[in-house]
Amino acid sequence: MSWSSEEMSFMAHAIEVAERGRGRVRPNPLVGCVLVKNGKVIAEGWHDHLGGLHAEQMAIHDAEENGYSPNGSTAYVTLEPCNHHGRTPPCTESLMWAGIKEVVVAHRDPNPTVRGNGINVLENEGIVVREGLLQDEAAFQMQPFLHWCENMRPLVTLKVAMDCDGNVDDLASESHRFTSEASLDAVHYLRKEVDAIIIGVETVQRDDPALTIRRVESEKQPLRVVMDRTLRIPQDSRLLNDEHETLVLHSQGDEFEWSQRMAPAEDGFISPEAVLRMLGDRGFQEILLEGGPSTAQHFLSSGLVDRVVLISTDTQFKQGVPFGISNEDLRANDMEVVNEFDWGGDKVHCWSKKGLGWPTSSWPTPL
Ligand code: AOF
Ligand code: ZN
Repeated sequence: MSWSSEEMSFMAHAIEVAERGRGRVRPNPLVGCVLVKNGKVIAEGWHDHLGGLHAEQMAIHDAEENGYSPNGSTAYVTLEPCNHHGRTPPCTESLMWAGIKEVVVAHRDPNPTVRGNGINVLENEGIVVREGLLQDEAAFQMQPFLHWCENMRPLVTLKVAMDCDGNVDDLASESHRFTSEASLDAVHYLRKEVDAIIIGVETVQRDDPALTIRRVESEKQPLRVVMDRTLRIPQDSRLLNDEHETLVLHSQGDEFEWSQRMAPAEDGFISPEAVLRMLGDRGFQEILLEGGPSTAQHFLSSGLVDRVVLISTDTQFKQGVPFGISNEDLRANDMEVVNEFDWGGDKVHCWSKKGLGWPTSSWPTPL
């Protein structure tokens, strides 16, 4: 199918407005829609937050609010319209009632409950449907959703900060921050992008981190997940005593209200696959791994790390604990450097599984 530059600009507009829901729609995808009549955009809509209107329905309302009838217009929508009664009524019905004559779709919806049906239903009602316009761009925007539909597990980003010799901790001193202010901000932006943060219990014992989003504004906090096979987590740790949720995964000992039992793998560690499957079942699509070297190694050797944000500082530790994962190890895991940043003097290398790409040119910080 060939598309005119005008059509491409309408779909690009729909992708642009879809961004407005970023951070608020999980486990749903970002979706945008514009209505076009006589070559002019008369309305825009996007899925703004979970439980809110779907993009098509918001666009139809917007047309009416702008004093236009949606009747006879063409809808450019980034995702195939749904045909199911979920948190909202089916978009197929809204489009039919509004008298939309044509629907242009960027990407099909792989969600098993809506798969293929939306387009068929519209066509059966005599609405012209064309699909595939800016499909790759739309797929990139809803990557965590598509990845989750396909694999039923979240995308995993590993974050590591190192001294100039590749060490992640200094046993000669108390745990302290050694990255730049800009790097600290970036990590808080990264936390904002994810649904959960995973760490190993050693990190809790050593650092007693809060793992909350504090340096940048956020409406929600990620779930904190501690891999703690033998339930060693100190009862007075921050993670267990603030108002936010923490999930402690262990495989023996008493069951606590906030904890969850997981079976350990043969090597005695809780299996990363099982953790990601469990989080995937709960609709989690993006995970940040902030754990120490052994947690990182575990996920990496299971092939379950999709992206790595490697922060290198000028600091030199006296008694360094090596990260233990080399660039060669990352390459052997089919990863490549896709972006480089300078965050307040820290050198940052962004690695990604081949073909996955990087969410935006400045991700995790805003464009
Ligand atoms: C659309 N337009 O704007 C979105 C769609 O349970 P619900 O109502 O929140 O629906 C969730 C599913 O609907 C979601 O997983 C995806 O398959 C589709 N999302 N569909 O027609 C939209 N956000
Ligand atoms: Zn819908």
